[in-house]
Amino acid sequence: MDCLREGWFSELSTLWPGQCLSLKVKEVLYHEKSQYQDVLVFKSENYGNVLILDGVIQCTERDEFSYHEMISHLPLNSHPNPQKVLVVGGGDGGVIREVVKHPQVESVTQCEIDEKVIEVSKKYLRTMSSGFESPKLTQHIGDGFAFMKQHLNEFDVIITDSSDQIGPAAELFEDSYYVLLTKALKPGGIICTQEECVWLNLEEVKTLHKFCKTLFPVVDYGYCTIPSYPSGQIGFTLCSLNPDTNFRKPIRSCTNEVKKTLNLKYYNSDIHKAAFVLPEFARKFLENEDDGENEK
Ligand code: SPM
Repeated sequence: MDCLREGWFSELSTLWPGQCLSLKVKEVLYHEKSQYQDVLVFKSENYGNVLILDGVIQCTERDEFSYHEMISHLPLNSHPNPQKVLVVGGGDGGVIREVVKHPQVESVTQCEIDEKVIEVSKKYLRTMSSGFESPKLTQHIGDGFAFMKQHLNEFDVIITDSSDQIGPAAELFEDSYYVLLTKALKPGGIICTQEECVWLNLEEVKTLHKFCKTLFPVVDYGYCTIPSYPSGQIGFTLCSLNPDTNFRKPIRSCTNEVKKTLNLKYYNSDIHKAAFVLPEFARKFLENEDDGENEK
């Protein structure tokens, strides 16, 4: 329980060296090792219930809507008809909750490797796991890689809502995973994956994008702000097999009525467009306008 000390949880990881967020703990609700990882849920002082996997914050009840709305509605509102969706990971249910809201989505398949995460989320993260009740959803417990190999050419949108690249999600960051994504998509399909942060991992973003551009005609990077992730920000890699996709212009506009019906708290059409406007240092680096000082 190294990460829990004197009533505080501290998110210590080599992925963000020299910094960490600490949250005040009111009560530990659950702490066990699953077959795949260390699973901790605690009630925090200011962030509601918090899910931690292998010492890393996955979601807090206070700010999860930012990440879950953006990783879902950015790709869904960039596809002309997102009827069939696959979610890889997403055991807490936050992405499923958002995807099933979308009127054009007819079916959602979730492939989550760790059943324990689903189980604890149903018990302790009720606002996130509410989407598990949807008749649109089919759940599959298992490895995303193996699942997709059996489901080629099937999905309009694939969202990868994984933990970070250390632990059970490591293979979801490999080049071969992205190759498989192209095969599991229908023609014109779109993918969205959680993808690092401009303050911490710009080189990794650039390397991945360079590779994705060999597979997809359109590749882009958006982000949202979220206080409980390292540096208060997390990015999304979006790729499309349709050369006409423009991720920066949502296909459907989000009227006040839509916002109300879908109960959106972070996503709107303006923030969709703004998500792709990067700070100058990041834009220059990713668009290769950098003078070389940041290159290795
Ligand atoms: N449904 C929530 C699952 C969480 N998926 C993303 C978790 C990322 C946590 N670390 C962020 C590090 C960013 N460089």
